[in-house]
Amino acid sequence: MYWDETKECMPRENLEQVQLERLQSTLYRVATHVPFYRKKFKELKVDPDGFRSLEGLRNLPFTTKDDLRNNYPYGLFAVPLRDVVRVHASSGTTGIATVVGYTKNDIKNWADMVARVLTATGVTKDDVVQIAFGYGLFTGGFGLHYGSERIGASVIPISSGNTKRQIQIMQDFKTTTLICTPSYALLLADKMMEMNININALALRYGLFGGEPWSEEMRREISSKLNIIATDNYGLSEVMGPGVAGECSQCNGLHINEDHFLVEVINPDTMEPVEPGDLGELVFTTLTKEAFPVIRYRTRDLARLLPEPCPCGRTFRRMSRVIGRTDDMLIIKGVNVYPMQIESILFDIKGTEPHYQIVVEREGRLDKVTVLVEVMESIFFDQMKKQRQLIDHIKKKLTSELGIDVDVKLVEEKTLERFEGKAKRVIDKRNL
Ligand code: DLL
Repeated sequence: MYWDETKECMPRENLEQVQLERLQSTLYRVATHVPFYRKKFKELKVDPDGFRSLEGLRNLPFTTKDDLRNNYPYGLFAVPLRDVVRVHASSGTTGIATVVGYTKNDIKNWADMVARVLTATGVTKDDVVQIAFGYGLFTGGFGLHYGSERIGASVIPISSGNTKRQIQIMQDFKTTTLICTPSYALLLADKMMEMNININALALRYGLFGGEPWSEEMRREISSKLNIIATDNYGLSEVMGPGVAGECSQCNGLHINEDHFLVEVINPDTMEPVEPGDLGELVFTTLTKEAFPVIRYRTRDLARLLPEPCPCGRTFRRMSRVIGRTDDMLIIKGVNVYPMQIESILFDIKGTEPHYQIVVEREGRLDKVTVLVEVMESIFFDQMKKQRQLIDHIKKKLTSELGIDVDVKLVEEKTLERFEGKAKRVIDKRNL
C-alpha cells in the first residue's frame, strides 16, 4: 500500500520547516532561470536570498493565467528543454493554450502524489483501475495513470469516450476502480441502468472523480447508482495536474499535498487572505517543481480550508470541494450565484433527472438566468397542470435558497448534451 505516513502525518512545525526550505530553493530557482520572475521580484523589491519565513509569502507577486499565455509556450520554464521529459497543455475555452513541462523528477513526484490520493480512497495494488480520462495534452489520463502504476494497481488505460466499450470492459476486465469526471460517471451509470446491467454483479468498489466541480448530492447519486465509495480529487495543469489534493475515505474534504504545494485562500477582489475557514480563491505556490515552478498561482477556483483535524490522521490540511470558479459566478440582480448551488438544489427535487443546463442572457444591464431541467418521461408527458406544479416547485426552491428569481424550463429526458470529459453546465449568451 502506498501510504506515506512520515510525510502525510508530519507535525505542523516540521512541515512548515520543510515548506520554508523548499520555498527558498524554488525562489532561487525562478529568480535565476525565469526572466519573468526576476523582473517581478525586482519591481516588488523581493530579495529571494533574504527570504526567512513563510509569512513573507504575502509579499511575493501573483502569477495569473494571462502571465502563462504571455509567455507561450516555454517562457516560464525554469530548465532547458533538454531536461524536460513531458509537456502538457490546457486549452481552456478561450484564447491561447497554457503549456507546462515536467522533468524526470517532476514526473516521479507527480506519480507519488497521485498515488497518495488513490491510497487515501482505499485503492491498492490489488485493484483494477479503469482510467476514462483523456490521454493526451490533458493532464488527467497520464497523471492518474502514473499514480496508479506507482501503487502497483492493474491499469486499464481506456481513455475517454466510447461508453458502450467502457461498460463492456468494466464487466469483462473486472474493473474495481473507475476514474473519470463525475459527470461521465453519472452518464456511465445511467447507460448501465438503461442496458439493464446488474450493478451488483460488477466488481466496482471505488470511484475517484475530479476535473470539474460537483456537488455532495451528485456524490450521493453516483455512489448509490454504482454502489461505490466515490471520492473527489482536485488539481490543475498549471500547478501540476491531478494529485494536488484528494479526499480520504472520510469523504469530507480534500487533503492538499502540502509538502509540495503552499496553499493560500484570498479574497479575489482585495487579494488579501480571507479569515481562516472562509470561502475564497485558492492560490498555490509549488515547492518542488523543477521544470515549471509557479509562485502564487491564482487558480480562480473557490473553496475554503477546513481547519479541523481529520480523523484519518493525516495532518495535511483539507480544502472543501471547489464550489465554482470566480469566472463562473453569475451576478443576478446583484446576487452572486454559482452553478453548483443550483445543482445542489435540483438534485433534491423529486421527478427531475440530475441533468441540467444554465442559460445566461443579458436583458438591459441584468443577467437573466434560465435553468433547463430534464424530467422523467412520465412527468413530461403528464398533464400540463403537473408540469406547471413542478416548475413552480423548482422556482420556489431556487428563489428561497438563492434569493433570486430564475426561469425554469422542463425538457425531455436525454435532450441535454452529455459529456465524456468535463461537463459544460453554463451556456453564456451574453457576449461579454
Ligand atoms: O482538470 C486536472 C485534473 C484532472 C484534476 C483529473 C483531477 C482529475 P485542468 O484541465 O488544467 O486540469 O483544469 C483545472 O479544473 O482549476 C478547476 O476549475 C477544475 N477542477 C479540477 N478538479 C476539480 C474538482 C485538470 N475536483 C480546473 N472539483 C481547475 C472542482 C475541479 N473543480
